[in-house]
Amino acid sequence: MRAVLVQRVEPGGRDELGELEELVGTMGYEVVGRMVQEREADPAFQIGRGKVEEVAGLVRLTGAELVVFANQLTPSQLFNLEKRLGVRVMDRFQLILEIFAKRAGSPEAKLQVEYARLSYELPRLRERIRNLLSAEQPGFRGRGEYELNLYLDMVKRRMALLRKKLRSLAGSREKRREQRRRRGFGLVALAGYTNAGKSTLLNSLTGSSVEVDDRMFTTLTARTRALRGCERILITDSVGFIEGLPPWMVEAFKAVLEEIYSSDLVLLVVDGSDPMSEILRKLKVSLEILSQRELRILILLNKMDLLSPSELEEKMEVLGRLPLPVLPISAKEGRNLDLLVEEIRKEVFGNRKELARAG
Ligand SMILES: Nc1nc2c(ncn2[C@@H]2O[C@H](COP(=O)(O)OP(=O)(O)OP(=O)(O)O)[C@@H](O)[C@H]2O)c(=O)[nH]1
Ligand SMILES: [Mg+2]
Repeated sequence: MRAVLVQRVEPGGRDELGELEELVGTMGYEVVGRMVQEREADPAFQIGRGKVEEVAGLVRLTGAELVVFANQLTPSQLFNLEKRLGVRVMDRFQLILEIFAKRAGSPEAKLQVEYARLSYELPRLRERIRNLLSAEQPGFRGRGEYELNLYLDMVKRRMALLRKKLRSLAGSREKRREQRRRRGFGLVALAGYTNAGKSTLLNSLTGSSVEVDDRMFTTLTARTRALRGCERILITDSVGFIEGLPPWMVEAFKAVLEEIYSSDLVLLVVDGSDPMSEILRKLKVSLEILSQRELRILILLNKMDLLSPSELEEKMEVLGRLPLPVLPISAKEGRNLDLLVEEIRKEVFGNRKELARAG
């Protein structure tokens, strides 16, 4: 499927088409055109009307079948744009939802994705009903409104059921964590931006073989394995972070995030091969998500095998200014992993002793 990417940036804002392109590539779509416009949002089209015509021209020229917006679109913007452009239009959230839906393998991930999808749909459905009520089509109105309301009820009932199921799964996760803790296990969680190399590190540290891929959101569910050579430490890998996730999406993945929030130590994996500005942006997003709780965090500058010694030194120097410890590693080539394991033991069991003394 050929796609054209569009973004409206606030005056003086930054364009995010690079990341959007990665997301589009993750779906297996091909990017055939890009358009960025700096202006205030247009209520009817998001971008300016003249720009819409330009995008339409680009769609015709490239034979694109899809237009993806980096901005969140209202239902009426989506409707107006599809009418004008004559092809399917979606925004970044819909794209992320599609990726999640495609990647969801486990029953829990499927429930999470369905819940996220309905959370996206609910306010849109409400808006359609509002629009219908204010529309001047009395004949059509009654029936359309009745059907939409029926559908709305169904969505709400389904969401309540999903919430119940997800809560029960979260409950069993919590019970399992408690059991592990009682049996004296230390719990370490991998966290970080999507595609940073978390699953690769899980494999290297535990000798397992979970799926690793150079696309975003390969991992959606949490997986726990014992640290090789130290069976009393368990490491959990879970869903990656991305900038600008709406709260309802975070809500859907709460149980998985809880594995991170309730760990003794978080290994925050960063893709060291990114430019420094990207590293800092992704770190900021990750630290914001982690700041919900009081956590011990060790930053891992991963993929050091892709850096020259001087690049590595430069990046370590910038990261060294953060108030958190940083260790450069290569999950893939196993560099510095012995140091990392030592650090993990110290943090986890050092922590334990302190707790024992405090108690
Ligand atoms: N060169 C190099 N590549 C790495 C390293 N670690 C991971 N990668 C590559 O980076 C890509 C992403 O790795 P994953 O382990 O799937 O990343 P992740 O953080 O689990 O990603 P998601 O589950 O998609 O959020 C893969 O192509 C890995 O082979 C490393 O140390 N060096
Ligand atoms: Mg992964």
